[in-house]
Amino acid sequence: MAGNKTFTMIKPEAVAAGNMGKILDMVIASGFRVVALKYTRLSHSEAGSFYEVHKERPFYGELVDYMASGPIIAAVLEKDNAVLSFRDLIGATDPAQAAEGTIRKRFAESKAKNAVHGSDSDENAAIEAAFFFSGRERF
Ligand code: IDP
Ligand code: MG
Repeated sequence: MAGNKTFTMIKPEAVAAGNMGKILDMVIASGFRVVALKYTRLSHSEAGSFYEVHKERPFYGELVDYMASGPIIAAVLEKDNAVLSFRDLIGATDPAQAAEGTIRKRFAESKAKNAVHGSDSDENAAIEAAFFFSGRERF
């Protein structure tokens, strides 16, 4: 059975553009409950660890630089079938391919600067949530 938690970040360019409130509003309006929430910034080495799974991909260096370039919002979200439901809400990685009504269609600047992260599996959602949040920061 699919799990009911996912992990997200509102990425630096979307925070810098002042879109965090609008994005969180879409998330909550789509039926996700906020379990944990934090305004923080990844160091370069933390961003490198977080995206370790992508280290062989050609865009890894660019991705790490970008994710460490400014503050982000990190959150754990709860809903039935959370991982897939949230991937539907955010849309395709490349905003040019993202469906109407999705967060990336509305807010992403490019395939790299695509406004939000969403976990790709229940297992990674748990790992990513643990990267940012202790038990006492979850409600
Ligand atoms: P996802 O965020 O939709 O799961 P992934 O393939 O897991 O997409 O890639 C992780 C992140 O790396 C993307 O959200 C985006 O910021 C960046 N990225 C993915 N593909 C490219 C690319 O071709 N060029 C530059 N950055 C990319
Ligand atoms: Mg991914």
